[in-house]
Amino acid sequence: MMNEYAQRVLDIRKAQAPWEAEYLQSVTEVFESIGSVIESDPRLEKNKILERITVPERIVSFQVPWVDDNGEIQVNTGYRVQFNSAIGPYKGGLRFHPTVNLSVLKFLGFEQMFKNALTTLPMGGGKGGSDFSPKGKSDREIMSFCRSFMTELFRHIGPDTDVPAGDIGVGAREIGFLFGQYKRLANQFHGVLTGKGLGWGGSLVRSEATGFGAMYFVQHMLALKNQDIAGKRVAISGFGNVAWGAALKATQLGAKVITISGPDGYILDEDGLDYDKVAYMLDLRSSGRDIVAPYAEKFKSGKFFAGKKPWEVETDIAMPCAIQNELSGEDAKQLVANKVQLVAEVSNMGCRPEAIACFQENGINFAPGKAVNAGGVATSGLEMTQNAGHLYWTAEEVDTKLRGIMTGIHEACVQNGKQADGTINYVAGANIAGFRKVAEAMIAQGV
Ligand code: 2IT
Repeated sequence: MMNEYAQRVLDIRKAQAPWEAEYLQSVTEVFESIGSVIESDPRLEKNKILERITVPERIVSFQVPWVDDNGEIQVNTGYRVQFNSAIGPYKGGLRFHPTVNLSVLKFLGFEQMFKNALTTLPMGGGKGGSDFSPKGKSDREIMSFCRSFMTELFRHIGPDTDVPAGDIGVGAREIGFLFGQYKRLANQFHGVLTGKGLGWGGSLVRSEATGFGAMYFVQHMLALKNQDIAGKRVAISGFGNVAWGAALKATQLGAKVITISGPDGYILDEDGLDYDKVAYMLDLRSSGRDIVAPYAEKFKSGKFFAGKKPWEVETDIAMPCAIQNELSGEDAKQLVANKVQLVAEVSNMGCRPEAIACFQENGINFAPGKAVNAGGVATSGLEMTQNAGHLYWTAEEVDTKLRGIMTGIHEACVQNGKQADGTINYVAGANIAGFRKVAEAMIAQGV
């Protein structure tokens, strides 16, 4: 049962934009978690915190015209959702994917606000991107698009205002083109974007950070049950930056990564991914074709299942690393039937609400994306610190800080999500801890 005040605000938001399915889903999940906080703290309703926290402080939407390799003009829509700046400058990635719309970016910005709060670093929540599809585009087309995108975005961002980074479809190449155009327009070289190249202001470990942080978090979840990751079977979806980092760290820790996936289907490799296979994920990505099928041609141990998701395999640990709502209620039932022990969401809102309910009802150790994947943005925060201080930390320094941050996030989930029976509800823990911090800052800063 949702708290009465939360339900009232959710109903208003539903009536205002009933078509924003992803956004309403993310708000519902958070509101379902924070009932006890609302009831114990009357300041929240008095200060209309739920009304305020569910409306982005600012949304910019703009035209992105560019010229393709045939000399034809193309037009996409670009956005930046500056969700909440109570605890720091807006911070969050840019997503270039055909599914991008305001509902998706509002959900991502809303999640980002709580995730960033969990990192303990001073970063507000934001997200942006475009409905542009990088699939099959040449480097020159990507550059043309990125430069046009930044020509508008640059007036809305800055190192103390809003600091974008990558997300799906935006990696090192795109950040380079975006940064080049920003620098030219602003005539300033500073940390306005994170995920930069290592020779020009980027941080060591940033590209690995989301996946590494996720595995550190999983290690803590297992440790609480006196278990170790070594020898465990791990099913991963996706094959991009996040899946790659998770596969690399899992392999280093002695786990056996048995699946990766793409829009075309999934690969099952019963031998597990060794370092060559993990490195091959980068080749798949840079081909720009958005498929994983070639893995089965390259490695004999790999079997390709066209049009299927990896959640039908027998695994100890499942880690969705692709995109929102990639794991359905049916997928969850299948994983439970196959005796999965732990599910850690690495993609933002990777699991449908029915899937989360299924895991929780069956006593499966489940943790949400905003806690598990926070190592990515946390390391972006470390990149900002290095940029602001004109510093460059070693990989060991960054990794040690990342580990410490993930330990802290896990601890916050345990503190805030401990149930009467001693089990940990990581969804409640993450939402309560993130919400409390943002709400407190909003109250302190007034209206
Ligand atoms: O979802 C995320 O946290 C990201 N895409 C990373 C954001 C960032 O600013 O590094």
